[in-house]
Amino acid sequence: MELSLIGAPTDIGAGVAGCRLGPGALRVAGIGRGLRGLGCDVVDTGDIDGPPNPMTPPVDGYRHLPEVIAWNVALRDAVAAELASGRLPVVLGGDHSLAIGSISAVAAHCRAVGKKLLIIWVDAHADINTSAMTPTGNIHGMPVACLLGHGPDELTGLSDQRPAITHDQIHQVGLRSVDAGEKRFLAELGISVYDMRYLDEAGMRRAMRRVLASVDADTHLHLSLDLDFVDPAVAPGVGTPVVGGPTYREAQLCMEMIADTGRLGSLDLVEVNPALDVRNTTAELAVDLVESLFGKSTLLRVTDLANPPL
Ligand code: NNH
Ligand code: MN
Ligand code: MN
Ligand code: MN
Repeated sequence: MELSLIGAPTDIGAGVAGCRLGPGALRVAGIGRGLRGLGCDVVDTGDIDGPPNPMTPPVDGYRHLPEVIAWNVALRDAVAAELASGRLPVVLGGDHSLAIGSISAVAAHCRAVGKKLLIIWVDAHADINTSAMTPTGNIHGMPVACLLGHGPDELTGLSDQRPAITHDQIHQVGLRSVDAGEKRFLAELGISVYDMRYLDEAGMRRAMRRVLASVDADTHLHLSLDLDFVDPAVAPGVGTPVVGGPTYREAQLCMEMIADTGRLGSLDLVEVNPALDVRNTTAELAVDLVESLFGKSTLLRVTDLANPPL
C-alpha cells in the first residue's frame, strides 16, 4: 500500500483554536512509523499552506469563509495530486471543514477512474448545517451540506461537478449531537445515520455490516474520521467533546471492519486539538485507529468477503 501524508494545519473552520497543531501531534505520535511498521510505503508530503486564523466573528452565517475557501482549494489540489499518482491520501487535520476539499478531490477522482465512492462519516456530529441553520457559524459544522450542494458556491463547486456527492453515497456513524435544523435536513435528504442509540441497541458490528453491505471490488471507501467520534474519556483532545461516545474497542472494531473490506481509498483524520489534550493521548489514539484501519490485528486473519463471520 502506497500512502501519502498531507498535513493541513488549520483551525479556521472550528470555534475553538488548537487543531492547527494536529498534524504535528499526529507525526509525534508516530503515524508514519506505525504505518511503515505495517509494511506500507509512506511518503510525508509535509504541510499545505493557507491563511492564518483571523479569530473573527461570523459574517452572514459563516466564520472565516475566505480562509476556509483558501485552505480547501489547496487541500483539494494536494489530494488530487496524490490520487493521480496512485497513492492513498491521508489528510492530517486540521478541522473538519477540510473534508470539503478532500472529498471533492476524491469524488472527482472516482468519476475519472470509474469507481463507486462510498463515504463513511464517523463523528459525534452530523456536520450538515447551512448558514441559515447553524448555531455557531463554524464551517466545520457544514462540510456534509457543502458536499451535497448546500453552501457557498466556492465550497460546493470544488469538485468536477456540483454537488460533489449525492445523499446515498454517505453513511454517518456515532452521532450524538445534532442541531435542530440538522435533524430535519438529515430526514429530508434521507441520509443513512447510525447514531449512538442505534449503536447501543444493535452494536457497532451490526451498524458496520450495514454500512459496508454494498462494498464490492469497484468501491472506493473514503473514511472521514472526526476524533470527537470516540468518547471524550478516551479522546479528550477535541474542541467539541460530547459524552456518550464509543469506547476504545468499539472504535477499533469500526476500523477493523473497514480494513477487512480491503477497499479503503482515502482518509481524513480531523479535529485532534493538542492544546486541549492530556499529553498526546488523542493523537496516539488516532494512530492506534489508523493502524487497525490499515490491517493491524491481534491474530492472523483470513478475510473471506464472500463468507463473512456471522
Ligand atoms: N453542530 C455544531 C456546529 O455546527 C458543532 C460542530 N462541531 C464539530 N463537528 N466538531 O464535527 O457548530
Ligand atoms: Mn466533524
Ligand atoms: Mn465532531
Ligand atoms: Mn434516496
